[in-house]
Amino acid sequence: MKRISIIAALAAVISCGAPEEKVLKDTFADKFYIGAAINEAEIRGTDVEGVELLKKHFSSIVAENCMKSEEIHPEENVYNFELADKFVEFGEANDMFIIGHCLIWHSQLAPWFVYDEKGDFVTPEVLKQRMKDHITTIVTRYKGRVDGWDVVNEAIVEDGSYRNSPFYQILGEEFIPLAFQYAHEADPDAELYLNDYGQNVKGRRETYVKIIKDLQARGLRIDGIGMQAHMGMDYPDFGEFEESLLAFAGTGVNVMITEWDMSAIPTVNTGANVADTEEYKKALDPYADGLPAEVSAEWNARMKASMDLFLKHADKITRVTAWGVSDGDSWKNDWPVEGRTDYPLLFDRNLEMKPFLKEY
Ligand code: 9MR
Repeated sequence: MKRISIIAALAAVISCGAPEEKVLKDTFADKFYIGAAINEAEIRGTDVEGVELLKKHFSSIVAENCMKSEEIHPEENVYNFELADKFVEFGEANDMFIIGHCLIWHSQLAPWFVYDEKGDFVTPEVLKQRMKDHITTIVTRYKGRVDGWDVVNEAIVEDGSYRNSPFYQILGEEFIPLAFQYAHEADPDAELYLNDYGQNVKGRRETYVKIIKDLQARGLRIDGIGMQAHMGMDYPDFGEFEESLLAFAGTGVNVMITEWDMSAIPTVNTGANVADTEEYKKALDPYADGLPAEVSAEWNARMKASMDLFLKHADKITRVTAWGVSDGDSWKNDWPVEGRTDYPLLFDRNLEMKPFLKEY
């Protein structure tokens, strides 16, 4: 019996070759792009294995940090395009859909951007000119090469009001349409997006629907909205997430899952009285020695449920982008506290594909 099964197995290998290895971008090719945020080591090619995974599995890339204002435009008259140029070249060389992230964002904002020489906020006129110069210079440089831009990032807070960012304080709500106008003028063919986290909550949902409709009513280009999708084991509520997805799609723009990851570490309630205890430290970094099988199973089930939701609405979703390639790369290892071991991405630290993906 045993000999027969070995012979049968050998015959199968000879006739069909080795079992097909799953390639993510092929598996989902008729649904949406499969993207990843890429970091400096991948852009420079020093992370050789990371680059291999990117080339094999991903059809789209987004700049994790190198196009943020602090990096690309650190002083008013200084642009630093070195890494961003390489990022775009990498995407072109590998025939990927290239996303620029991000033009206007309150965080990682170049320190000079909104202040005058006395340290006061600049006037609305000066800020408009600075936004225009910043957006025009960057978008023009990559005209026809970067396929889509996160034009405005994280502008709205949970209750649906505008984030009290310097852009909002100086220009009010107008900073959003202005940013879209400048970006479109610089590259009329580039897709333009809004992008934010916590898009499942009602407040953000309603305000973003209003903003999209307002941009459309003014005749400004808006192609899509990014639902970042930084998830955890107990958030977001997928029902709410789906409601937002449908509300956004209802305006006629594309929906994109732009920064997908799922922390495996349970949320810890911070309290000053426990902050120094060993127990607390353990609670913050519970899986430093490995992810227990039952947590891994739960994580995979929840990731499968979210991918199933994306697939259910594949007619509305053009791209599903993970915020990094493998677990070791993730920002989640350093947030909300530094130096933990989290397991949020599509490939593990040994660069193995996570089990839930093998089910497709
Ligand atoms: O992953 C990015 C991390 O390396 C940076 O230190 C951080 C700085 O703010 O930004 C991270 O990316 C963020 C993205 O640009 C916007 N949405 C939230 C992401 C995670 O913080």
